[in-house]
Amino acid sequence: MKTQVAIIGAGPSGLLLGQLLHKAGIDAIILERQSPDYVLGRIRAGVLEQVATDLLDEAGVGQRMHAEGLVHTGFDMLFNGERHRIDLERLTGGRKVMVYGQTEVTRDLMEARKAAGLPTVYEAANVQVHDFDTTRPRVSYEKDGRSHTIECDFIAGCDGFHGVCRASVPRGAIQEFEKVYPFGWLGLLSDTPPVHHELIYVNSERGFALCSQRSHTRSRYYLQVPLTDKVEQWSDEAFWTELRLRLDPAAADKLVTGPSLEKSIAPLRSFVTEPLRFGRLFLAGDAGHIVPPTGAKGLNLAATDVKYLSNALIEFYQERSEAGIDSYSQRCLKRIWRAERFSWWFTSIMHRFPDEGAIHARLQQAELDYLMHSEAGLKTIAENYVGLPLDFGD
Ligand code: RFL
Ligand code: PHB
Repeated sequence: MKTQVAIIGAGPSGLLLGQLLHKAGIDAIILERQSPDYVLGRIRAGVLEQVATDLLDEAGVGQRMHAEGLVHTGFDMLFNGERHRIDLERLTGGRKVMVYGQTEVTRDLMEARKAAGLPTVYEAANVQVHDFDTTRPRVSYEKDGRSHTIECDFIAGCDGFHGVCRASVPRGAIQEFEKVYPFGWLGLLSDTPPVHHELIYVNSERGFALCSQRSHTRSRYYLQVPLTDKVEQWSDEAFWTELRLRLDPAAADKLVTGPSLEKSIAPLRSFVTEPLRFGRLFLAGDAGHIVPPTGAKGLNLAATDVKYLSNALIEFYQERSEAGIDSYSQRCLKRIWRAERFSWWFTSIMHRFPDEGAIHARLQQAELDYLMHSEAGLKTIAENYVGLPLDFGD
């Protein structure tokens, strides 16, 4: 088999890249380790920046998002028992975010790919990338017990944090920066109306909590939990009780509970790989970087990596120019580090750190109190939350 771009991974990064390349007349094959149902069963992100929604429009898959997604012009921060609204629209000169689940983004991209008759190999086992330091890279995999090879011009590593692409780069050619946080997020999805019409980020004595949503009838809630906790330890009942204890009385009273549709624990991590290009292999999305979810940046960064990568590949095929390919890593990393900083900082001021002692909580509260009473402070939060434009500072 031959193609121009072999894409590893059919998460949002790989699928969006496939769609943008298809629009430009560039062939790609996507190889995915899991089945479509498994990919759609992973409950993850919920908040899209305008840059990401613009990209989904550009890829021709924004229709359902605009019909069913919820436009949010602000969110609440709760600390010291009081809620404060961050008015994103006022503080950023009119910018907003879109609440639309990653599952739905993935479903829309999958359907567009299927409708266009584009090739995706699901349940591809033992995917391996070869010769990406030459101009004739190859990808091998097994499907139904048979071995296959794809010859290509480029390999796009969109295979997430645990993927094969980053792991295939010689250790001496790559630098990794990592911070693992001493807690995780326990998430619960339920068909219950959200406790509030906007998101609430909670700094409480009992730990962080987040009230998010997927629609007017479906809620997504998170609790900070110790890394040692197992999801089986948390009954739905225990989850709701703990969430109520972390909320302010008005929200706690309004909380509607119900059976969970999904419950899982995610560890929190900051992680960046430098560089993101190795000859003819590129890393995009979670394959190259991870942010803790507090800033809602992971999927948005994945989308912008993919935009830079598709532009670079289009430039290569249409203009025979390698300029975009050469600058891919640097352009992405500039944006990535900005989002890493915000996600780390927002995580740091909103969570309880088990080893930091009582002074840390007081300092957090003082910082939050300062931010809420400073126009500059509020603007800092808002402009980072809505996200940077695609071409900031160029
Ligand atoms: P994915 O989604 O992990 O997809 C990678 C795909 O590659 C496949 N794969 C392989 N395929 C073939 N061969 C192999 N050897 C392979 N190894 C792996 C995998 O099966 C998978 O299908 O990465 P991608 O596409 O880069 O997308 C990144 C996003 O998923 C991620 O950044 C976000 O979910 C992060 N995130 C959030 N981001 C936001 O922008 N806003 C949010 O509100 C937000 N909330 C979250 C989040 C992540 C969370 N968790 C669980 C970590 C909330 C949570 C709780
Ligand atoms: C979500 O709805 O899953 C979500 C929302 C905001 C975040 C993280 C996750 O910061």
